[in-house]
This record gives sequence, structure tokens and C-alpha cells, in this order.
Amino acid sequence: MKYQNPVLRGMYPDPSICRAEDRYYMVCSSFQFFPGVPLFESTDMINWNQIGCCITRPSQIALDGVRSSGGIFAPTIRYHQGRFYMVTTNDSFSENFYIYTDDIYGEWSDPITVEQDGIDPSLFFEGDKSYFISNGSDEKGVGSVQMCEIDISTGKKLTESKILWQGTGGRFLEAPHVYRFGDYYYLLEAEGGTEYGHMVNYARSKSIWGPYEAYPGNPVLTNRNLGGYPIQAAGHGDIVEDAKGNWWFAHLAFRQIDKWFTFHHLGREVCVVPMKWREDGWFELGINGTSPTEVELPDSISFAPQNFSYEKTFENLTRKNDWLFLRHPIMENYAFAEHSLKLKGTKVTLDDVGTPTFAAIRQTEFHEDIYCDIAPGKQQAGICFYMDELHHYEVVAEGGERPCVYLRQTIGVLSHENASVPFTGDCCRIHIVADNLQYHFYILDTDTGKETELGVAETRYLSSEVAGGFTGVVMGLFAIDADEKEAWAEFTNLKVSH
Ligand code: 6LW
Repeated sequence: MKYQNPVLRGMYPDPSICRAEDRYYMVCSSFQFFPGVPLFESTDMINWNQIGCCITRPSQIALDGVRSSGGIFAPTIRYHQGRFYMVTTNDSFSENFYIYTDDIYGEWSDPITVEQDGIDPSLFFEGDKSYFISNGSDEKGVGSVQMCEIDISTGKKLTESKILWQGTGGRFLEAPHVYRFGDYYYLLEAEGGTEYGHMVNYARSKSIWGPYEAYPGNPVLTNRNLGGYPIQAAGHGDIVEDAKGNWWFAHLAFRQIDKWFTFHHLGREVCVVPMKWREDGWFELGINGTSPTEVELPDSISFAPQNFSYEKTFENLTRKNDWLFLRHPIMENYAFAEHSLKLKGTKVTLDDVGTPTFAAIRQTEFHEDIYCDIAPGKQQAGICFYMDELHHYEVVAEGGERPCVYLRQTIGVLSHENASVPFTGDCCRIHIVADNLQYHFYILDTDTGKETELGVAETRYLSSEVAGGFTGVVMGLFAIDADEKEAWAEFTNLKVSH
């Protein structure tokens, strides 16, 4: 049977996976968004179902004033003696911490910090010992994997941090994980930067503290030589043996927008590839060391068929899993109802490193068809494709005496507004057609069915290659009110289809 990569689409970067009996769990990074660290469950490693987020309380994470792509960096999830641990970095405060839960469907603990620097922390448990691993650098600034033993009940270090391995010389050594498989400890990491040169390397040792011997076939996985291939930047990932003895590697990658358009705007996504053991105790990842768009597995490995089509509406999107907010949202400004969302704008705009009234969902496919009715009330309200505060496109509807709607595009310090189009009544219907290269924005006259184009915007200026950073595009409903009149805008009939 065949499956398609990415298995999880849209901004779900830096995956980490673990097994608890016959179920698999995955977490991803979330940066300045709240709630943080989305959490998924799977029974077959191919189909992933979101069951919540690990960070659900503002008290678990400092996000105020955190710049875009700051905040929560790569997490690791581990299951040990009936307890789940999620360890990550708040990069904006250079703080490594973990939280835990005994109920994967419930709330997670408050954070426990660990005094080891570096990013991409991981945990390894052996017997009653707990090890804390992260990237770091030596006194000359050369990237390294470092580890210490900790007391898992307090986070206190029980040993000094020691450098285990310095990788293969690629830039940005990150995503280290330590495993014990058979006689060896295996140390996996990623190098090359989370871009087109991304790759996975590993080494092994009979002692956890090393010395580690590099796999002679490194990089064990990379798409860096597949120029123009739809999936690029295969790297940063994690290994799991499933309950039937099959081995898997889940990792980040992105889809570039076209063969000769080396841009990606949907963020880093999750691919899964098989892992194969060799007789000499080394392993191989992927298909000939690459991560393809389609993987054929032997019939003995069964999984449910994938379904990539969707229709997202107010009725089926959930607060728990789907809606994202910037930093620490002021929830009194949001009224979620079964068939609508009402928003109360403040003077915080989409250009600010603050918390505008903005409820977003990830854009998960290049091609999307979007409808929404907007009643702006006495403020500005609209739909925004948001990469960061400097890169976003939005349809803005304005109420008042002369209701109108227009397209605004912000690309760095450039801001452009297309001509506005008037509408009658309180409400306008917006239609947006997204493809890999462009967004087309329309206002639709519901009486005549006639569409008037508001403008066209190019996806590439919302890409990571233009904007920088580690996030991807989200589509948000927003309200802005410079006078803070306590007015409400209402959104109804949202339909996002693919
Ligand atoms: C993450 C690092 C990386 O912590 O990007 O691909 C950083 N890798 O491992 C932010 O996602």
C-alpha cells in the first residue's frame, strides 16, 4: 500500500514522536502562537489526529512581547513509566523546560526548568536514570550535542553537561536525540539548517557518554540533492519502533511552491519514512536516504487510507485543536458560537508585536477555496493571510456610513491598499481562491452571484525565504478598532475547502 508525504500538512514544524503501548504521539513547535505545542495521536503512524495542545495555560509560557518565530522551539515527547513528558525551549528567554501529564487527553503540568543551555532539548530514560540532551557549542563555538543527568522530579542537574559528539561539520547542529537499541546507544541529530541543505546524521557508542562513532553513510537522510523536487529540507526528526516491530522516522520537510520557485509559505510540515536495520547494527532512513512524496510499504504494514480533502467551517473547527492566537490573547474579545465568531477589535494591529484580536487556522494546502461573510460593525474586520507582522495580506471590511472592502498587502516596510469596493447593508461576502503561486480576493454579490475582484497577491512574499523565521502562513479572522469603541464584528458562513 502507498501513502503520501507530508502526512501532516501546514505549519507543524520540528516533529517528535513516542509510543505508548499501541498508540503513537507527536508534538510540534508553535513559536509565538497560543495554545502551544500541538499534540497528535495515531494508531498507524500515517494518519495523525490532533487531541489537543500541551501548553494551554498562559502560566505555562511567557509569550508577551515575543517576536515572530520566537517563543516555543522544537519539542520532544517521551513516555516513561506511565507518564508523558514534553520538553522544549522558550527561545525568547533562552529557557529549557519540561512539563508532564499522566493523562494524555488531559492538562499538562506547570514547567520545570533545566539549567542546560542550547535548543531542541530531548530526554532519555534508562532504568531510574534520566538524561537531558540539547544542542550547544564548545568553547570555540563549534556546534555540539551536550548531555547531563537530571533528577526528573525537580529538573536539577546531577552531573555536569558533557559534549557527546560534534556531528559531521554541517551548519546548525540541532534536534539531538539519544536512544538505546540493542547493544548500542544511538545519537541522532540534524545539520545543514532547516532549509534546502537540511540533513540527518547519527553516531553510535556502547557507552552513553561516548565516544560516539559516526555512521559511515551520513547523511542518513536528506533531500538536498533533489533539486526542484516538491519535498525539500528533510531533516529534524525522531525514531519510533511500532507495536508490530516496524521502525519509522517522522521528520520535518516543506513543500516548495513550484519547481523553479524555491519558496515555501505553508511552513514546515511532517513526513514519515520507514527505517531499515542492517545486519551490522547501523540503520538506514527513508527510500535511498531520501524522503519521497509517495512511499510504498509491504502489504504486511497496514494503515487507514489518507484523506487530504476537507471543508473547515465554524461548525467543525474546535477551540481545542484548530484556532490559534498570537501570544497571550485577551479572550473577552472573542465570542465563539456554533455558527459564528464575533470579534471585538482593539488598537493593536496586525503590524504589531502584540496580541491583536485575531483567531487563525493554519493554511494546510496550497489550493484552498474560502468563503466567509463579514459584518464589520463600526470597526475594521477581515480575513488575513499572516506570515508575521511584516508580511501579511488581508481583506479589510469597514462598516459605518459608507461600507466598503479592500485588499491590503504588507511586505516588509511596503504597504499597499487596492481600490476599495462599496457594499450595501451590514454584511459582505468574501471569496478567496488560493493556489501555490497566488491568492485571488473577491467580493461576491449574493443577490446576483457576481464577483468583483479586489486584487491578487503572491504567495512568495509570505514565504520563509522572504520573511525569514520558522513559521508558516495562517489564515486569521481579525478586528481592529483604533478608538476601542467596544464594537463587535461578526463572521458567519466560513467555508475553507480543499
Ligand atoms: C528548531 C531547530 C530547527 O528548534 O529550527 O530544524 C528551530 N530545526 O531544530 C526552530 O524550529
